[in-house]
Amino acid sequence: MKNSKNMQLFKQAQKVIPGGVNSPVRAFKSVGASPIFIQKAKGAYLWDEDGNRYIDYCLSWGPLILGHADRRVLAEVKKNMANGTSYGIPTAIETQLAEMIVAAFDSIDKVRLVSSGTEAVMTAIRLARGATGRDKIIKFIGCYHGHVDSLLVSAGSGLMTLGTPSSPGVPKDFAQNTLLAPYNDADAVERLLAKYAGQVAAVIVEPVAGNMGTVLPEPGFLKKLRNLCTKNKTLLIFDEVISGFRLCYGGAQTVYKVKPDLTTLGKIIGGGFPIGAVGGKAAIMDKLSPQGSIYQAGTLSGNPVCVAAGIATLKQLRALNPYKKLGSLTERLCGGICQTLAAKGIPNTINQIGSMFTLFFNDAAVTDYDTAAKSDTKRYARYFQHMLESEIYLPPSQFEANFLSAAHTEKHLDQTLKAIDKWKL
Ligand code: KE4
Repeated sequence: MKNSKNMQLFKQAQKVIPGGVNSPVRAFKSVGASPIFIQKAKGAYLWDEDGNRYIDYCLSWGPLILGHADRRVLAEVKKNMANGTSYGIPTAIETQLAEMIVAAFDSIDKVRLVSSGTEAVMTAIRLARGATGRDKIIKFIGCYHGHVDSLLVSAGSGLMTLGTPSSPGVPKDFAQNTLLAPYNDADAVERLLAKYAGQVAAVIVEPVAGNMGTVLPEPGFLKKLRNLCTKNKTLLIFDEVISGFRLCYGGAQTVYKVKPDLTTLGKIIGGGFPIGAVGGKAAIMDKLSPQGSIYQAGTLSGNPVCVAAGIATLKQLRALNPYKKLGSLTERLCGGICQTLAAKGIPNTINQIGSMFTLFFNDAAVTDYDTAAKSDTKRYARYFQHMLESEIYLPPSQFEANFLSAAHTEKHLDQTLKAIDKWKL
């Protein structure tokens, strides 16, 4: 694999961009490699600036469920761009995307579109605090909800990857309103709600966690959170930025049959363009300005080009309904990975649901941050580098989720399993 252009571009980038990247986890720091720079992508493939082609299991961290540069999405984007790119004035297609999201989620009557998952979560937190008049938020250790100040405490994703679970620069009084519980530990939440009775505005959870690697909710966990929140008049927020339209058309809340009070979305609903959304019952959502007094705003909120990409993506998902096929392909891949590594005597455990999964180099079940953190990250780094050399692009972190798209086929899986079989540890 040639790497000279990538190395030169990384050197150049580091002169003018902190760490040479616009999002930390892209820097390949935890996998001991120099990042590749992408020239183009199509379907399941990426090409870097040195002309190397890769099968992509990161898919821009989740959005590209149809695969890269889907021709139907591009056609809609081109058509809309020809009419202009942004107005800062309402457009009919923003209503169309909102209607599609409302139709997909029973728990959602109204939606506010924003420009990132972080903005969606920030808005949901402010909405919950404003609606309840309470300040405290309960989050789960290892869950990541974007770089919202008050939630950068014991967070996953890039923070876990870089071993800095909390970030400097967050004022102490922000963090003191953030209460922590281990993922899958509803009893810990019950104790916090009792200790801080009447003070907790919301419990926010990734209903299927993707940011300590993929970690599934244990039976009854989400239902118990629902009951505890109802009893304490605390709002339940499902952060479905990853799981929304990924696990099925109605996200994790449809799979697990638990209705949150607020849902945050992102990634897939933008089809690869910058987007986020917060949705919920009208009684709560109508407290957002200008209907209510809880403020949220954004120059490019509901941008028509991003919205057109999102509508095209959701239309394809509704028409193709690829979820069953995505799930069985992913199950086949995970089964093959497990067998291949077991035959090499390599301890491994895979958490998988639908078309998202994580291979942990860990001989125990991974059910929360503590068990995930026991994974062998050095072995993951060696695995990542071997797969990159074998033209397979994986998330550059043990603590992220892998994804398949509708463009992945058995051929891609066969190539991937062959590469793992050739791994000399
Ligand atoms: P963005 O602001 O990155 O669009 O969304 C933040 C966010 C919110 N909630 C969940 C559950 C998320 O996973 C994310 C962002 N995901 C990470 C990857 N795990 C983005 C990748 C990155 O930070 O570069």
